[in-house]
Amino acid sequence: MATGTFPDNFLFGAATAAHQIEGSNTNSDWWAFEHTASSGCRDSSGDACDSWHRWDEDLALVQSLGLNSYRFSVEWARVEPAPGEFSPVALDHYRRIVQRCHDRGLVPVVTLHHFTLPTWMAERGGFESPEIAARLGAYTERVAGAIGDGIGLACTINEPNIVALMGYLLGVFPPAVRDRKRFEVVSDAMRSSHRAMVEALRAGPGRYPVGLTLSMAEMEAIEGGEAQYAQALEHLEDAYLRAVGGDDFIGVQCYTRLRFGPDGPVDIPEGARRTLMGYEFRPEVVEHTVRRAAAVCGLPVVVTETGISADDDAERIEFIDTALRGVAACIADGIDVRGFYYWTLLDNFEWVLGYSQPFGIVACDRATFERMPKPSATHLGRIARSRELGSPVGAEPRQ
Ligand code: IFM
Repeated sequence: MATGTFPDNFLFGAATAAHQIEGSNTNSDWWAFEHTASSGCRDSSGDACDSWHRWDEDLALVQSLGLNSYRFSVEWARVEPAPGEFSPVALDHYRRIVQRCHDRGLVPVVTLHHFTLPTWMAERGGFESPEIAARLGAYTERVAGAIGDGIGLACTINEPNIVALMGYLLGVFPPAVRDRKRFEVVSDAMRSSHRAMVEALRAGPGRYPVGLTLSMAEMEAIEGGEAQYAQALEHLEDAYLRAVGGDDFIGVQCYTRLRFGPDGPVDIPEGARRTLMGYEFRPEVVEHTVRRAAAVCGLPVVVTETGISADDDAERIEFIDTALRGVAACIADGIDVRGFYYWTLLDNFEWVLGYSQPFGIVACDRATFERMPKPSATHLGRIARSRELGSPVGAEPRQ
């Protein structure tokens, strides 16, 4: 494979998550959190991008751009609104999305859990409940039974390390806890839940690759930060990378570089380019994390998320271009990388930060829900169609 080209079966897609785009996910812990004054949430997710109704418009967009895959998540709170009570309407909704993906020539990549819990599960202790793995397993079994024959690729839990970190150590996601012991309990529960979900998916109809999607970063120690760095690497990445043996792929999700000093993460270097999230602009993180994930767990890799929040779409184009060059370099070196999903299709609900973070390759009008593709959408689509990177974008130094 010549450097800068992608295999014919390489997946090019855009990724989304139910709570961030569907709207009115009122039976979930996040909806409750957004409506709690002390949570610090900037907005209510409200109607989000109304993708619960406009999902086929979204699929048409993905298809028209020239991408060959779409990643979305199934919402547990809708599928199982009360313990053991499953909604045929919700399952049928997701079945229609899967079928329509096939009609439109898109490989459907389905995530079973993306950050949210049904309210009833949160009330029973969420990821601290001894029931969690069995409950997620039972929910997954139902979803697999309903749509498994059409799934292209399945992701069990999205960024379990972030759910544990933000919810139980940093206290900024529900249930807003800051407790090292509880963080460790939840981290273990993430891994056992993943295993239960893999089993449930494999026992159902259809044969498709199954994996976990992990948030990774380019981590570095600065002087005196070696212990903090080693601890972060172990708890946030390696403990998961060791637990995915026997899976079919590892999903790598990455956004930036993190540097550690003696007291933990340090601010990004003065003068370094920042994204709107305040992250260091670092598209090279994709190559770094793909190489690391492949080396540590030995599984095929899918870049299930990477992207940038930016008002200036030229920055997004540059990010995508550099990120894909990194992926192409990995492939040229013989690493089995199977796909690249830009986060995200639509400007959407960015959790605590609400609607303040435009990550999308498509803008979404907050009043009319009109979808307006940005030049970065065309750029990604051109690469997906041709399977070739042209000349580098954004090579000129910026002021
Ligand atoms: O929006 C999130 C997504 O839900 C999980 N991965 C990171 C994205 C950007 O912060």
